[in-house]
Amino acid sequence: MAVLSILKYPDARLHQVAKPVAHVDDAIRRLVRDMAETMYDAPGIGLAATQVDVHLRVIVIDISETKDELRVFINPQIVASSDDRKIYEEGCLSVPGVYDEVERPDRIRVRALDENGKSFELDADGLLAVCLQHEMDHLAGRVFVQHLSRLKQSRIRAKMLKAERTAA
Ligand code: GNR
Ligand code: NI
Repeated sequence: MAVLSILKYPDARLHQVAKPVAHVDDAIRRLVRDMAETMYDAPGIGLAATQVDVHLRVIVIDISETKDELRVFINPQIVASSDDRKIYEEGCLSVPGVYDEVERPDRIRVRALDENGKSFELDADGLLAVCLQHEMDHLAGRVFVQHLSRLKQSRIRAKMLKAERTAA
């Protein structure tokens, strides 16, 4: 197991589009374990492979209080989403210290493969629906700040670059 390093916005690699996993094999299961360790270490409630510079459609999520309910989504697809939308204050491990409101469908149905390559479907609402959509955005090369105004994006970009400089 290993804690992987997380790409920080603005990094062009966060905008790469992830490719589907062809076979769920031991290498993918190792990636899933390392991503879970990285998510728990951060700590965060979700992580997309894109954030650790692996451009494959793999997501881990654990929204439980007790941090013992790992959910794995390989090649996830949204098969239905509600017309109802909801605003939630989001944050991202790739944009540390920035939280802002994003509006998304309130409920979604997702189809994915589990770590054994078996297909499943899941109805998600609340925080799980928010997190799944946030992670699927990462796989599409989108960071949550791209849902905000251009002005906010440029302020966030400047703040992140400044933080990077002072950290170096
Ligand atoms: O840890 C995380 N918290 C969070 C809070 C509100 C909405 C989305 C998230 S996901 C985030 C971890 C992360 O950056 N995943 O990509
Ligand atoms: Ni994120």
